[in-house]
Amino acid sequence: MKLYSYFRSSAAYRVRIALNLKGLPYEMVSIHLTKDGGHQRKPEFRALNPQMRVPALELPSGEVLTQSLAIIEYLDDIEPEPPLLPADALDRAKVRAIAQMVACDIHPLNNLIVLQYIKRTFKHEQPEIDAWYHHWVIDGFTAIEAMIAPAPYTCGAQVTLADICLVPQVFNARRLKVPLDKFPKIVAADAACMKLPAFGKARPENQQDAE
Ligand SMILES: N[C@@H](CCC(=O)N[C@@H](CS)C(=O)NCC(=O)O)C(=O)O
Repeated sequence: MKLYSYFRSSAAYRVRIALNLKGLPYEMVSIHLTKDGGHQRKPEFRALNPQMRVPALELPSGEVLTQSLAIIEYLDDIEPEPPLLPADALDRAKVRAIAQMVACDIHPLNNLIVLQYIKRTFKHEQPEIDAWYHHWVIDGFTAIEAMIAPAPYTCGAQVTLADICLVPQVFNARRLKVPLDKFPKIVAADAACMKLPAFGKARPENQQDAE
């Protein structure tokens, strides 16, 4: 499998964690999201993913999957161990809720393409963009903090899709200097995950394209 990734992309980071947890070997192809206007916009990558975003996962058959959550659930289907969703339907819904709070509510508002758009089109200054970023992380993390009871992972004793989404978002929050002191449960779940090699290996600074 070939993973089209960028070291700082938190959506690609999710898929790297899932591939590592499953022990599935993959080749990493770096798509630089800012150099020369963004290599994701080159015709050869656009042909693979018309949405021009990472991650994209190319299967040995040549089929290309996009969207981190769809890719991760595909990996869970083809390699069931360790499961990334609980067996119980109610527990699964709870895990998906946390994962989607990150992937569908926080991340899309703070994505590179959105930050670039508000900066370039609406001419907002960097402090305003940073305030926007902080606002949406704090908004989402406040709700997640109220909903979880790490034991030690976000949704219990097993690593789940919720951890896979939360850890990259915590990494980004720290990089953008969002204060995390009001989120001790999120910080604890992140610390528990970070003890696992699958998470450490997926970290942005451990990627071949890290800068
Ligand atoms: N919902 C998508 C989000 C993918 C996404 O937006 N990726 C960002 C990097 S984290 C990207 O490729 N951005 C391209 C750009 O900013 O032009 C997923 O979960 O895969």
